Amino acid sequence: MKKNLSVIGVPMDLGQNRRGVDMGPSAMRYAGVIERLTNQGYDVEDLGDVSIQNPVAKDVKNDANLKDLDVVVNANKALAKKVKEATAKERFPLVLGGDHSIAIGSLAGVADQYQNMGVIWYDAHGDLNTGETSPSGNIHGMPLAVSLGIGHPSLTEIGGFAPKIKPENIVIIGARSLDEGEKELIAEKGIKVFTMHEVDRFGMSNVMSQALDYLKEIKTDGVHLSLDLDALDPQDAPGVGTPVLGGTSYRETHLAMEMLADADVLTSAEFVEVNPILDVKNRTAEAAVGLIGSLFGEKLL
Ligand code: 6HN
Ligand code: MN
Ligand code: MN
Ligand code: MN
Repeated sequence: MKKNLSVIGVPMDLGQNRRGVDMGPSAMRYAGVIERLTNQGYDVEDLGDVSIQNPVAKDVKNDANLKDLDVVVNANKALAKKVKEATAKERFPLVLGGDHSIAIGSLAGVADQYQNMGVIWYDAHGDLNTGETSPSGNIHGMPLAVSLGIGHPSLTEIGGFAPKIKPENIVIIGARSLDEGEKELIAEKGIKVFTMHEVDRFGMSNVMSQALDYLKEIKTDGVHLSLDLDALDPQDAPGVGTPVLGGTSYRETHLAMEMLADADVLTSAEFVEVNPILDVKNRTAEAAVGLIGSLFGEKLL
């Protein structure tokens, strides 16, 4: 793994309904993310936060199917630019969210620098909705579809090209809440999904081995990890806006991060959906930082 890291915060909460996830980057910094990585010998540059506009007044142009579209678009354009600059300097971009809509900008920033980029989407959800299929109109439920080039053009065209990724280069892990339109898209595009059923049945070790073998087989030249904290069970990560029972434990996720560190395939990553207002004593931010530690090679002994 590259030894130089660029940390980018995205205090965005308009991709969904519940306020507070804009404080996620600050909570993860408070939980010691920079020190944790610096202590491991990485050259860490903290680029601070991308600036987010205020939401538009409710009576001005706010499509119910794509809530706060303009603000989400502008934030993701700014993020894509920062991510791209970091990658161009051979630094590993580590993005701290913010709601999951920011994956649009992260992927837009890295995608054109790889020929065959893989994506690990570690999430309770598929985030494969469009304005048409979404039950909520929240853009945080759409970033993976957007990155496939499916969705509103002002989202899919961020970075000036679409699609960002191929459906066969995606592995979803931890899914347990998929909308009808998402299930259809998964079937139609043949997206690889390890739901919680597979995690329970075969164990995380086996699922991660399969996921890594799959990416190896298709010969990815870069892999982005998009980790939504709601993939974890609400007991271990209570501070998320869309919790779903029956998730992965902290320990299972920790193992998944260790296996990713050992495989040494990642080229960028993001940790999203930490909401300090809904959290219990910063537990979710601390879980995120513990996971980031193992992802970057921390060993117990
Ligand atoms: N996330 N599928 C639901 C929706 O509104 O589209 C939930 C999405 C959650 C998104 O957690 O990043
Ligand atoms: Mn989710
Ligand atoms: Mn998500
Ligand atoms: Mn572990």
